[in-house]
Amino acid sequence: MILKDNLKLYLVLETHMLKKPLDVFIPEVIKHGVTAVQLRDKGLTARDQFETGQKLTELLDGTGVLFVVNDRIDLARCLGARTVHLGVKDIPLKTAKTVYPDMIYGYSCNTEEDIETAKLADYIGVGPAFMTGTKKDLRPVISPEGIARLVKLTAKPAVAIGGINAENIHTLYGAGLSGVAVSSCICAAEDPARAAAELREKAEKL
Ligand code: TZP
Ligand code: MG
Repeated sequence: MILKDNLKLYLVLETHMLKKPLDVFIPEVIKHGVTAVQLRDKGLTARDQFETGQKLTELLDGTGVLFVVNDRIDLARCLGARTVHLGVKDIPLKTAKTVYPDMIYGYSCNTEEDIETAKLADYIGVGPAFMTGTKKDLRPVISPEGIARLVKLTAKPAVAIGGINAENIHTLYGAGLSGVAVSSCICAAEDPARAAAELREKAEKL
């Protein structure tokens, strides 16, 4: 699959929110439209992240779903993952690309300066679109208008992130996005398959 298609419904995995075991949750949400899974779970130790990553690698094997590791190139390398997502507080994108030019890079953008840095990235995450409790050190909310403005400054495939759900995703239509990245909307859902299906259907109109 080309990268842009894999960004359509990008799940940022927070295992502590799940209402069912990972090995039940992941096949369900993939079946219902998730196209990428990012290992985030900042609260876990590196060892626990690694073990979750191993399970995820197995669950995603052969599905065509993109596996992304957040923040940690070391973890991505140890898991054999090709894609890593970096931001302003992580190892500089330029350094990472110099040392590991073979990897695929996502970069988080909140400002025009970030968009400039993201010239080295393969795709960008733009947000937060809305207020969210999922991320602690949240950067200023930039709203769907701010997202559209930043996305238009670059030709990189882009996903919006932050507080996105089936009720507000329509406000992002026409912003030039390849997809949306969500965490709580699917991870914390009583029926994650239904949540994924609903979002995926609406994400087709982006
Ligand atoms: N980066 C910006 S907002 C956010 C991240 C990781 C959290 C997204 O989670 P949710 O629950 O979809 O708002
Ligand atoms: Mg980061």
